[in-house]
Amino acid sequence: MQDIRNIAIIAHVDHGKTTLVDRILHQVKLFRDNQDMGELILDSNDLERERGITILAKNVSVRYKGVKINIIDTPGHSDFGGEVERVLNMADGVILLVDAFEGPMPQTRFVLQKAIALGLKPIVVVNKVDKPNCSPDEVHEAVFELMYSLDASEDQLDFQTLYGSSKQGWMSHGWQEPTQDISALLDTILEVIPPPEEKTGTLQMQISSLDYSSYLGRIAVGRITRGNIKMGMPVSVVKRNGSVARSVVKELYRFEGLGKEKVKTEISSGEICAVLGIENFEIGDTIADAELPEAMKPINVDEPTMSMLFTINNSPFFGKEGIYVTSRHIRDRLFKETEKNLAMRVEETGSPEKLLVYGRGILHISILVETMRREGYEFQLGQPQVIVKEKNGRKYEIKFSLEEAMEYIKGDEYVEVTPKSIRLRKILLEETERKRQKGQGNV
Ligand SMILES: Nc1nc2c(ncn2[C@@H]2O[C@H](COP(=O)(O)OP(=O)(O)OP(=O)(O)O)[C@@H](O)[C@H]2O)c(=O)[nH]1
Ligand SMILES: [Mg+2]
Repeated sequence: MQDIRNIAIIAHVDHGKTTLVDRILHQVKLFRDNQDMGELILDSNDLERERGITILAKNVSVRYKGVKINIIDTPGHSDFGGEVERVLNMADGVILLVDAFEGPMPQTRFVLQKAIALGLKPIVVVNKVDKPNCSPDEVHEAVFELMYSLDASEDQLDFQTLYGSSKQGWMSHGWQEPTQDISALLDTILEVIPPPEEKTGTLQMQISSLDYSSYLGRIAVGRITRGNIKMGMPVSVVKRNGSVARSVVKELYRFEGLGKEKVKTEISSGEICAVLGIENFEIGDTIADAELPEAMKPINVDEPTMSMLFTINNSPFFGKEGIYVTSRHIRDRLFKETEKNLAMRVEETGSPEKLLVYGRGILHISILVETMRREGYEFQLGQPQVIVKEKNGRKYEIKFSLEEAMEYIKGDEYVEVTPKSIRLRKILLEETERKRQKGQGNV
């Protein structure tokens, strides 16, 4: 088996994940020296470029000192937390990036918690040490405390920390000792992230992500957890509800650089690959042995927190902006979205012209609205509604589950608790986080 490392890069929004991936791609000389790729290479779709944020998690693969490193860049905005959750199961380790000025933020906690729970080995990168008035040492301390409070194992707590600036293109073991490049980080990855465990037996590969090609159709992406996979091999697809369908692997791809490479030989456990030819699959399904299919645990995704009504445009301006205007068009498009957008749900209402779309937040839904508008759909929108759930006679908004909310409340005097709702005030929470970094808080 070839030497592999699978890592995901996680952080709060804008802490510099995609910029770090740029640096890695340049360091391993994926491009010619005179080739100008611009910045944020992985933020490749139009909306990502315009907004400067990552929306979809993406895989790239580089070779460093004879080892293949599969890297998964994840989005940091909390609305796309569902993306992070499902791709983490392809990784054996994570790079937790923290801004040297801001320190750990709410989403740092959220994504780190998921990584810790999955038993992934972390490497901490205190990024943006070029910022004036930053406090890298305190940030390092705060990350340790955060990890401790999340019940990290001893091995996880024994993490290595690198300091540096993705923007300036260097990483080092000390923030006052700038280096020329990011080899310190790449060496640390080879050293501390365990190679994937080789498991022999019947095939198991959970579909964690989906790729789409206009002429090849839907492509299933995931990590082979056990056994081998090969082109032409008959397989079973086990769905969330336990039903099994037969299928055949038509084509097989491996990630290589920014693209994919067709593979005719066998790919064995530990590698991340893309499979073509599987019909009617959903994210979370298991591709398994044809004769003895064994499903993997389904992927859990957080519940939607917000809903919005999509209706056909029945105003006098009907048909002026879009080409797809009927309820059938809108309905088909919305249901298609739920196939790849795992945290999104669409519900029928009494009327065929109205559909309720549930998402993880305003940004999550608005990205869909904007994408559809650009594709030529025309529709009307209702007011966004926060979903209120009731548990033990108490009503609460589910940006966080009640259990998660309680976690925050422990020792946090800034959370407003009323008999009817537990409202987490983001601003206050961020203030406490900041105070805590300065050693004044008690979270
Ligand atoms: N000063 C400074 N700015 C940085 C550094 N790294 C990234 N940035 C800037 O921070 C901003 C956000 O960087 P991104 O790489 O898009 O951050 P991200 O974590 O991928 O953001 P999301 O994917 O949206 O969560 C950009 O404007 C970068 O230029 C750094 O080391 N120093
Ligand atoms: Mg990004």
